[in-house]
Amino acid sequence: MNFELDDNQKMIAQMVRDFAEKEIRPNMKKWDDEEYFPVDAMKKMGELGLLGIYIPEAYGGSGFGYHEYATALMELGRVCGGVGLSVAAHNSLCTGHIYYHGSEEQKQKYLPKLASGEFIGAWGLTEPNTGSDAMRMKTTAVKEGDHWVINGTKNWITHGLSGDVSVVLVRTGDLLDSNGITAFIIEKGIPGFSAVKIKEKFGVRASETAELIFENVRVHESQVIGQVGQGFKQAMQILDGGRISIAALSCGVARGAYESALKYAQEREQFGHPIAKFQAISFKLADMATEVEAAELLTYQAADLKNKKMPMTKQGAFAKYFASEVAVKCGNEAMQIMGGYGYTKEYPAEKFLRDARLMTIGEGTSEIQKVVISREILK
Ligand code: COS
Repeated sequence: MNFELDDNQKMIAQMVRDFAEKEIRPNMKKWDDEEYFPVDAMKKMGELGLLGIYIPEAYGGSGFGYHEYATALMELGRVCGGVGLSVAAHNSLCTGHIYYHGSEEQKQKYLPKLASGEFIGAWGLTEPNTGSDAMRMKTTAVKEGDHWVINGTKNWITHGLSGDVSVVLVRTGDLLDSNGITAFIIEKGIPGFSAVKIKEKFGVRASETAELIFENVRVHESQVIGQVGQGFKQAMQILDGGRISIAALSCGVARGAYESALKYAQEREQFGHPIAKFQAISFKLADMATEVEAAELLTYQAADLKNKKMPMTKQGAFAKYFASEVAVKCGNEAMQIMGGYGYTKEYPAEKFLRDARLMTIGEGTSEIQKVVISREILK
């Protein structure tokens, strides 16, 4: 076991840190206030190779593994959870689904554009009435000749509006049939397909979220990913990997909150001393530092299994559950340490806390992670 970052991880960490400090930090408050999704920043990250991190070079990706991917998301989360979420969703969900389950033709057609940032990717599983209970989705596709006709609505979809290409999970069989859901690739602009931006989110406000509407959308059968009926199982596998990305992002948010609280506590004086000298504050910092490290180790453990193509459902859920709860705790404690200042938008704690709250909800709530973990340990 090696607990040091390797050379690739060090290089990625430095590159992403430089990019985040130069391009994201100066703008993040404005993007957050205005709920602005920075497509330009996404395109620049595409040029840096951050939108196809684990996609092989043969498909235009960077050809790295999940360690490098996790490292990049930790660095982004340390500055802005919203931008980090967009990079995570683009890589793990849309691009990952086509990479792991698409045909050679689909990979050739879409992966180079997704990896370079020419295309922004979206992924649609959730619906207005089916979140955790994804299996009961109501959006349907009915076969007509060599096309499928899709009707229904998807909700909480990252890049639903700006996405050039979306992977959507749709019912093609009976309700509750685990072999009755199919994944389709939908291109922007196809007739009958529209999207509406969801506004007034609590956090990750620089990441675009939308509702997708399908009204008699005719999709050619060549847009089916893998076999008809295998979409639910594909989606579960994609979420297993996706949970590494939310865990990594959570580690970044947690570390950002911890570092800002540490700095504040060393500068802010009360009773004649920096408040870091008081045990009430230094013990909070000790807890935060310990839990951030633990979350990072769990995340790298899940990433390691994924790199080795070994089962990682349980470890992905461990990492996502633990790291996202740590992020919320660190955001909350950072606010407590900063007191009244932390409660304002002039200081970073409130944004870390708001961004962290999504991490315990998106890509499977903490409660769903506990369902996954308990099923695995009781098998
Ligand atoms: N990898 C591969 N296959 C999996 C799998 C995984 N990780 N998890 C489940 N499956 C398979 C099962 O083996 C089962 O196959 P069979 O029917 O052939 O036996 C099938 O999928 C159905 O599984 P299960 O019966 O466990 O489905 P449930 O409806 O009980 O749902 C949970 C299981 C709750 C774990 C699932 O619905 C889930 O993850 N929900 C949360 C969804 C989510 O994270 N949404 C957020 C999206 S935001 S991007």
